[in-house]
Formats: sequence, structure tokens, C-alpha cells
Amino acid sequence: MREKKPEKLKQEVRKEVKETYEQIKKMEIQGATDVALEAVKSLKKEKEEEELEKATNLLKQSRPTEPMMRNGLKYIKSRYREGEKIKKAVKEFQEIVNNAVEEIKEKGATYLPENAKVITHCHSSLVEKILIEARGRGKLEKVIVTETRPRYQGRITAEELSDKGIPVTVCVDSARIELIDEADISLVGADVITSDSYLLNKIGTHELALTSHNIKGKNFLVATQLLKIAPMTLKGKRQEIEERDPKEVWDHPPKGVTVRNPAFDATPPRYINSMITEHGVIHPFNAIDNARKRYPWIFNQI
Ligand code: RUB
Repeated sequence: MREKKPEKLKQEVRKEVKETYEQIKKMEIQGATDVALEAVKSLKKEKEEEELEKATNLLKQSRPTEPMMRNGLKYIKSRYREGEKIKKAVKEFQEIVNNAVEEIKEKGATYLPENAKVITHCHSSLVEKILIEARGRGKLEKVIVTETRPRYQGRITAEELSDKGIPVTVCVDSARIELIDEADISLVGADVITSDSYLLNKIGTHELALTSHNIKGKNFLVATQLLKIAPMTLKGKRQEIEERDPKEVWDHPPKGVTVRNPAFDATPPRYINSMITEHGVIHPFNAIDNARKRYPWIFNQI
């Protein structure tokens, strides 16, 4: 089916799907894992193929740089075509994600050094889970988090870690080159892993990787499910980087001033020491092979 425009599709889908689309678009639901889980959950009531097509077409247009959501929607469609009930397929996907998250939390907390001092960026549920687990094991000393302009997701991380009794320092994004000296390692989440092992994550990640790895000689680690592979990149198609409303940066700029608001950037694998995944702590070049073994359905046509 050809992709219709969201405005048209919104009138043709169930209330739950439309509301979830809006919440993801406005970032009331944020972070790749929650975006994927909530998008898939909103399909629970779908019963037949045409409804499912329209709903998945709308949801995947909510944020273009979210392959884990697209992979989740693809999983539901392919299980439906195999004869499974949608409600059951949704439960299966939730289990796949939850198992991966538990494994990453466990492996990540084990991998962190003793008395770890960690710098992070934005808000990643995976990073947060690893840090809370490490603190519980008495391994985490403190966290530094950059505020993450323009939407300040770093404050979500700061608040949630602080609620768990973890000492947290927040600084503006541009202060990290100074404050990184107080950290042993950098740890961030992921939105996309491409076929050539680039990491797409919140804007500012590339610069943190460059500073950590090349300037300060500190390990740069990525916590990611292999469900974030973008299979289209294997065919040479580019993964689009979402460009959000410039008003998030400056609501009333002077006339003649152009404001840009890219939401993500692309970090080359040469700055990434390791990826903490459900298949273990791996080199970024091994991400695709590991994803093929664990989730072969991601690579199937549908
Ligand atoms: C969030 C972000 C997170 C990843 C991973 O960006 O870049 O690092 O999505 O999150 P945004 P998780 O706020 O624009 O959604 O580890 O929860 O999957």
C-alpha cells in the first residue's frame, strides 16, 4: 500500500493509534525503546489487514529516525500474516524487548568498572537501567549528564537517577569537554545502528564520542538492543535524520535568521569502543551479524 499522509491516515485509524502517534510526535513518549513499545501496544485492538496497514503506516511516520519502532511494527504484521492474533503478537514483541533490556542491564552493570564515574547525554532508558543496577551493586560513584538542548532530556535522566540516590551533576552541553575529566567512561543510548555500524543518537552524541575517544582517551560505550538495526541501510538506503520544528530552538528568531534543529547525529564506529547489547559486549562491526542471529525476521521482506 502506498504511504498516505498522516493528516489523512489520522482520520482513518482507531483512537488509541492516533493518540499514540500524537504523543510520540510531540515527544510526550520519548526514547527509542518506549517509542517502539508504545507504538506496538497501540495496535492491540486491530483485527484485520487493512486497519493494521493504516495504523502501521501512520505510526512509522511519527518519528522517522526510529527503526526499533519500524521493526516492531514489521514483527506484528509478519506474525499476523502467519496467522497469529495481533494481541498475542503484541505480547510476544513486549517479551522480546523486555528480555533484551534485562540482558543489557545485567551485562552493562557487570562491564562497568568499580567506582565508576560515568558521563552520559540525553535520556536513554537502557543507560538509566544499567546505572541503577551498577549503583545497586555498589559499583557506581557518580554520573554527569549534559542537559541536552533544545528539549532538556538530560534533566529527565538527572531527576530519575537522583531519585534512586545516585549523585548526579548536570552541565550545559558545551561544558562537557571540561567536565568529562571527572568521568572514567562515556555511556549513551542508541536510536539507530546502520549497516556500516554508525550510531545515530541524540544530537551531541557524535561530539561526546569524539571528545571521549579521541581527545580524552576514555572509553565510549553504547547501550543498545540489536532491534535498533535499520535494515534499509543494508540496501544502500540512507536512514533519514529527523529535523524537528526550529521553534524548539528559538520560537521568534529575528527576520532573516535560519534556525536548524536536527534531532540526531551519526557517530562513526571508529569512536565507539563497544556496544553493550543483548548478545554481549561487542565491537560495533559485529552488530549486524549478531542481529541476524538473534532477530532474523528484521531482515525479511514483508
Ligand atoms: C532519545 C535518545 C536516546 C535513545 C535511546 O532521543 O536519543 O538516547 O532513544 O533510548 P529523543 P532508549 O528524546 O529525541 O527520543 O535507551 O530508551 O531506547
